[in-house]
Amino acid sequence: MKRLLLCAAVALAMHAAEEVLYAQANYDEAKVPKYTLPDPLQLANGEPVADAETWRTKQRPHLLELFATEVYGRLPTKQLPDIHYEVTDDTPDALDGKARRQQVKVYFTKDKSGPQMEILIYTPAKATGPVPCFLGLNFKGNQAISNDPGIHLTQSWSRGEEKDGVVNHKATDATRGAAASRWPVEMILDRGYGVATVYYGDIDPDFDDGFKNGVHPLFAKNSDKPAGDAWGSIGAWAWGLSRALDYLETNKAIDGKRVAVLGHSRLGKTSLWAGANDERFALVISNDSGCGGAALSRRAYGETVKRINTSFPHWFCDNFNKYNDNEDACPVDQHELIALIAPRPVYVASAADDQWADPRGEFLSCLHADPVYKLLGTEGLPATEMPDVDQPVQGTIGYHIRTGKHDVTKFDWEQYLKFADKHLQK
Ligand code: GTR
Repeated sequence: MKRLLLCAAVALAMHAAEEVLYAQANYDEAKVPKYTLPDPLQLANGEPVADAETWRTKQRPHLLELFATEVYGRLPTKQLPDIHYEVTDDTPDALDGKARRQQVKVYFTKDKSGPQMEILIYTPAKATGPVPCFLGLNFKGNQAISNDPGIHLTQSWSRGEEKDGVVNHKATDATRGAAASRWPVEMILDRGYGVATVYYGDIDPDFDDGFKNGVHPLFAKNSDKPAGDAWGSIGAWAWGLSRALDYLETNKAIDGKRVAVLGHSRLGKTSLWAGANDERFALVISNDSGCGGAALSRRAYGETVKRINTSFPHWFCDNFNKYNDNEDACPVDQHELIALIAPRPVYVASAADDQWADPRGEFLSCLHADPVYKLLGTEGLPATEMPDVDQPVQGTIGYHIRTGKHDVTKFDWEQYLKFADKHLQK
């Protein structure tokens, strides 16, 4: 009983502390510090990036390297020799006959006892050939994205729900469909797309454990005292997305050349980092990704670099701590992350009541990535001013700020589908 009360008190205190953090952040545009952004079209030697070739062969690799060493940590280059797949479900008539549902286990090691992830895939039942597909990680387990009872319940560590002060880290049936509003599967299928998802906790549980769990230990070098540029959890999740894409490329129901990667919040930071690294992703979507995602760090508006490194020390690499209260010293800012996706289409979405994620900073990242998109011969961002609420702009860079809070809504998906129609439909 005593323990229960203590847990409840700790949970309440944590909630209160979070509220204080949100309240203490700067939300006043007049108090945004003066800053100069690094120019993505200026080479390290000060010369301009004069053409697409110089961008591709020199500047892009240089910026990618800076993000790897200073922000997210390096992704492993070693291949896993024993990675293998097992189709655990293939149902032709799921969701009242609307969908083909496939579930596929990805084992990272030979003996199956090591970390593993499960991909859930829906494709239109009536599809006559490979379809373009949205791929995204989810927060609560695949079973949370739909009320479909055929989805396997995740067995991995779960963030869990708190009840009477105790957090259960094993997912229960109560989580089935809990995130369904964020995954309008039938609407996506009706438009001719597939949707694939993986539970992020299958790849790396979301807590600071000193690189001991998830996929990190598979790459021995990182399991000891991590180097300053060792990959954090965002790196691991992004790596997992690429492994999911490896599989999707082999699946005949999916067109592996037309896979859009998307994510919300910390998983939006992840989709951007995955899209920057892995040029096979044909389109990249960031939903309310905020600090360390689409928002410019130098604005220090809402969540800051120091705040995020303090609350979530496991998300980025240790070197990122150098920029706590010191954003100007960072050799890159987040508009260059967007630029790394060029010339592929990228969509950034904000929400008006999500000031913690700095909507204006997210828009400015798009605006300052635009010169790179233009240099590469694309339409770029068809706006020079931040659009009004609920007035999306869609070029090769898309952006909107919608009414409402930090979430993924039907409105967001309507824009993503329209954007995908523009870029992925033949
Ligand atoms: C918040 C965090 C944000 C965002 C969000 C989420 O607590 O400060 O950066 O990532 O969590 O992922 O839900």
